[in-house]
Amino acid sequence: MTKRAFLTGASGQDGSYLAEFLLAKGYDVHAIVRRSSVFTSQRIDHILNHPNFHTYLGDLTDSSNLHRLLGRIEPEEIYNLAAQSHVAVSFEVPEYTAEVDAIGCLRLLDAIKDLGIKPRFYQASTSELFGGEIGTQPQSEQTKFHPRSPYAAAKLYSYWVTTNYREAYGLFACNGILFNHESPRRGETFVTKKITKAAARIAQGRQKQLVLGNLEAKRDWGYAKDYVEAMWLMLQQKEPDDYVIATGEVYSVRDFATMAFGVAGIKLKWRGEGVSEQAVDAATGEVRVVVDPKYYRPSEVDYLQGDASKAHRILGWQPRTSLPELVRLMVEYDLKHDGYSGEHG
Ligand code: NDP
Ligand code: GDR
Repeated sequence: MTKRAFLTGASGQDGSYLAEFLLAKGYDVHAIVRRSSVFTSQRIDHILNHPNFHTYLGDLTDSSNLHRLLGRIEPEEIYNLAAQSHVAVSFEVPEYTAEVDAIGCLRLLDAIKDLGIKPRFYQASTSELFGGEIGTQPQSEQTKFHPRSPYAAAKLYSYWVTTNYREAYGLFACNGILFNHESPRRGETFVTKKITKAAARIAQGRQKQLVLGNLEAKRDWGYAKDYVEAMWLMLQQKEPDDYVIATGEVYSVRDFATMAFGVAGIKLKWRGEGVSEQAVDAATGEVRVVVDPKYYRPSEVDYLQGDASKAHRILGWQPRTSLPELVRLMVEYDLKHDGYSGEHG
C-alpha cells in the first residue's frame, strides 16, 4: 500500500529534496506551505503537479490547522523540517523563533497524541545544540549540549520534547542531529550560498565585493541531498533513536570562500586580520572580500565537527559528497543561474 508522509518545511532546502526523495520511493507526500505575499514555491514548483504531491496551507504556529490536517491525512511518517532556521535572525526575533522551532514541534507531537494516531516522527535537530566550544569536537550523540543562540535554545526544547514523547507515550520519534548541509537550493543569506553566489557574480562582473562576518568559524559542511536520505533511514529502523549526521571534515568560512572563488576562476590572496582582513584578487589586486562586524553574532559557535559513526554503523549511511565537490556544484550552478530553481538545483 502507498505510504503517506506529512512534511513541514517542504518549500525549504531540505523539504524540497526530501519531497523529491519520497516521491521517487512511491510515497504520497502531503506538505504544508505558508501563505505569503509573494510566491515561495521556487524549490518545489517542478513537483507541484506530481499526482502524489499534495499541498495544504498550514503553519506551525496554528495548532487547530495541524490537528485537522493530521487527523484527515493520518500519515505513517511525519518529517518536521519547518523552522525559523537562521541563527543570526533568531537574536532579532527570539520569541517568534521559539514559537515555531520549539512550540511548533510540541504542537505536532501533541496533535499526534490527542488523535491517537501512530506515525513515525522525525524532528530536524541540529549541531547548533552543541555550541561548538573548542575542545568538544568531534561532537557525537554523547556530547553535552550548550545552545548559544535563541535558535539553538528553541531547538533544544524540541529535541527534548521529541525524546519525551518517545519515552512517555511510546511514540516512534527520532532526532536527526544534522550538521550544516548545503546545496544550490540553500537560502541566500546562509554563508555558503552567499559566498558561491557572490563568487559567480563577481567573476561575471556583476558584483564588486562580498561582505562577510566571522571568517574563523569552522563548520562540517555536507550536501543536503545526501542528508535527506539519512532522515528517511532513521524512520525505517526497528527502534526509534537519535543520530548525528555529518561528514567529519572541517573547513573555515575563509577556506570555503577561497575554494568558491577558485572555482569561479579568481585566486584570492588574504591580508590583514580581524575586522581589517581582506581578500584581493591575486591577478588584479582588486579587493573582493571585506569583513563587516555587523555580521558578527552576539555569541558565536566556533567549531563544529560531527562524529557520525553511529549512523554509519546502524543506518548504513555515509556522506557521498566532499566539500570541494559541493563547492564546485554550488558555484557552477550559480554561474549558470542567478538565484535558484528547484528543478535544476
Ligand atoms: P529552510 O530555511 O530552507 O526552510 C525552512 C522551511 O520552514 C521553509 O519551508 C519555511 O517556509 C518553513 N517555515 C518557516 N516558518 C514556518 C512556520 N511558522 N510554519 C510553517 N512553515 C514554516 O531550512 P532548511 O531546509 O535548511 O532546514 C530544514 C530544517 O532543518 C530546519 O528545521 C532547520 O532548522 C534544520 N536544520 C538545518 C540544517 C542545515 O544545515 N540546513 C542543519 C540542521 C538542522 P517558507 O518557505 O514559507 O519560508
Ligand atoms: P549556521 O549557518 O549559523 O551554522 O546555521 P550560517 O551559514 O548562517 O553561518 C555559518 C557560520 O558563518 C559565519 N559567517 C556568516 N554567516 C552568515 N549567515 N552570513 C555572513 O555573512 C557570515 N560571515 C561569517 C557565521 O557567523 C557562522 O559561524 C546553519 C542553519 O542552517 C541552521 O538552521 C542549522 O541548524 C545549522 O546550520 C546547523
